[in-house]
Amino acid sequence: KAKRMEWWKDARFGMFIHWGLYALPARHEWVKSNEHITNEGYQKYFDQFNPTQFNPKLWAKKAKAAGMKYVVLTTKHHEGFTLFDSKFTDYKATNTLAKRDLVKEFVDAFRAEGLKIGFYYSLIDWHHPDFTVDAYHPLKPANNDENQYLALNKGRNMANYRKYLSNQVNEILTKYGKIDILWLDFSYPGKHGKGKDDWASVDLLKQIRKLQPGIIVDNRLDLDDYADGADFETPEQVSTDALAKFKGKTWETCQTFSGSWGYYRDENTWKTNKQLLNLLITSVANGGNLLLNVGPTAKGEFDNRANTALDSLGIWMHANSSS
Ligand code: FUL
Repeated sequence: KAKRMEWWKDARFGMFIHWGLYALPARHEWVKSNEHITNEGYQKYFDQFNPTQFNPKLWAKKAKAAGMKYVVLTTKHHEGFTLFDSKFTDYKATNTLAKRDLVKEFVDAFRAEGLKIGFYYSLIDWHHPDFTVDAYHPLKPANNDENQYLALNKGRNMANYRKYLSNQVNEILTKYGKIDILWLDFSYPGKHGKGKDDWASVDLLKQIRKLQPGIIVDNRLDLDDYADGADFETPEQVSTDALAKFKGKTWETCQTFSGSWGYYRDENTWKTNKQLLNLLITSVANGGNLLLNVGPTAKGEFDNRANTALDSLGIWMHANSSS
C-alpha cells in the first residue's frame, strides 16, 4: 500500500471535474433530486446534450498550468448518465448528439499532459429502474411515508443494480488502460439510506484490486477506513480552519469554487483567489491533498470564472516552484 500511495502523497494538487447532463439546467448536480424531477422530466437534458466545445486537451493544459498532477472525472454522477460508452445502458454520451465516448478523449488528453488519471463513479443512480427509492432519490415520498416507499419500490431489485454497478466498474477499469484512482461516491447508511450491502462493497473492492492492482481507492464505500482497504479519506468542503485536524491521516480534501460541483451558472458564492490559495497551502501544510473542482458548461467549456481562478493558482505555483 505504501508503494502505491507514493506518487499520490507527492502530488498534492489535483483537479476534480463534475460534468454531466446537470450542466444543462446549470443549477446544481443534485437538481434531479432537489427538484424531484422524474426520468421523463429529465429526458430533455439528454436530448439536448451537445457539447460542441468539448476539448479535453484545453482542460488538461489548464490543469497542468495550474500545477495539478492528477485529475478525477465523473464518469457517472448520481443522475446515472454515463460519459463513457457502456454495453449495459443506453443512457450514455454515445447516444446523445455528442455521439461518442467522451471518457476516452478525456483520458487521452490528460495522459498526454502527464497527469495521473482518476475516475469518479457514483454508487448512487437516480435513473436505473432497479435502484430502490431512498431518502435522497428524486421520487422520495413526502414525509418519508412507509407505505409509499413500499409502493414505489415494488418491482425494484437492488441485486440487479449491484450487477450493473459491478459491470460498469469493470468497463471503466478495463477499457482505458491504467487507471490511477477510483473515486466511488457514496454511502449513507440508515433506515432509508444505502451502505456496504447495497453496493456489495467488499466484493466490489476485491474486483477493483484485481483489475487494477496499483489503483488508489477512496473511502466512500461504507467500509472501515484503511482496515478494509480504502486508501484515503475525503473530507468534503471542509473549511480551511478545520483542515488541521486531519494531520497524520492520509487525506484529500475536495473543494468547489462556489459551493455546487456541477456547473451552476448563477451561483454567487465564488471563493476569492486568495481563499483558494489558502486552501491549497493549508491542505499541503497539514499533509493532505487538495482536489479542486471545475464544473464545465453544457457546451463543454470551463467558464471564465473558473479559468481566471486556475490562472491565478498557476501564477503562484510557477513563481514558487523550482522548475
Ligand atoms: C458528494 C456528492 O453528492 C456531490 O454531488 C459531489 O459529487 C461530492 C464530491 O460528493 O457526496
